Amino acid sequence: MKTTFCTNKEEGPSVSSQDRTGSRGSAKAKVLALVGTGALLLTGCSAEAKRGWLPNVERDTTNHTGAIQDFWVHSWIAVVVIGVLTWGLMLWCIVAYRRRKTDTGYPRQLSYNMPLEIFYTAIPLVLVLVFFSFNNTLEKSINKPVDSQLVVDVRAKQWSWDFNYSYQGTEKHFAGTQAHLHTDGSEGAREELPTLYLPAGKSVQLDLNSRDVIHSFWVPAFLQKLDMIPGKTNHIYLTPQVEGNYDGKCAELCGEYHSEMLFNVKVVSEAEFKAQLAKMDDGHIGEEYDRQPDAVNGKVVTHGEGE
Ligand SMILES: [Cu+2]
Repeated sequence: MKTTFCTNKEEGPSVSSQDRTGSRGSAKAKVLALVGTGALLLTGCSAEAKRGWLPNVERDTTNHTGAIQDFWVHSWIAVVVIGVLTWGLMLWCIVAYRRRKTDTGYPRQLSYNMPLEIFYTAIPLVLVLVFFSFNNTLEKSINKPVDSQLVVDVRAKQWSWDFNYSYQGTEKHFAGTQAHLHTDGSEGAREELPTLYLPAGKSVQLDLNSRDVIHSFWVPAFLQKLDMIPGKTNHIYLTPQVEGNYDGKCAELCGEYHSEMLFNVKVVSEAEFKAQLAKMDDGHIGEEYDRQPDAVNGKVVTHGEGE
């Protein structure tokens, strides 16, 4: 007689999966134990663990880091709980419905439970939508333009940074030079890097521009990173809230010395910020030093031709 996987009932006593739920109670206990262990691990008490090993040293390093950290940590708790639950159920199925020595033939090959199918299609969909909605709300609040007294036009260039400050009617600038990593692996002096000064507690608008290729402005402790694209200005609006020194770097592979495209961020008191500003050169060094200033401004001209 012809047998198929689906209709195989002739070869010995086929065992229905529904008959194999003998250890339901102990499996439940196992799942609960797994969830409990996960929850215990998550309540790890180090400050690092509490901020989900993010690089912001303080929860409120900027006015955005607290919300970003909360979103990160809560998302991880949610996915770990879901993960443990899913792995637990999988493990339970593997153990509870394993093939026994006495089993012969194939188990039932086509079997479904419509409510269950709908459940595990709908739940992941809802999860993704919930994550998306939280993410979208947070992103919108972070990117909302803020009218700031301080505007810094940050110009990335292969392989350093220029900072043009506009603050209370004064225009100042700092032109950075490339860092040089020590070939013997020893640590360099932070003071030699270009430094972006920001006053603590004051909102700042960062206008991100590039003079040549695509770079990316990244201060890990601020938990924000944004591409710097020739001919397009991107913006970051934030208020640094904790005085201190922070590392900044280019986060977009931009050529041979990308790894030396480093800078400092010094968040200082307003008085100190004003003192630093006073030491800087007047005016801005803007588009005139861009590699193709005309092309970047959308006015591509052929050199050698008249106006
Ligand atoms: Cu770069």
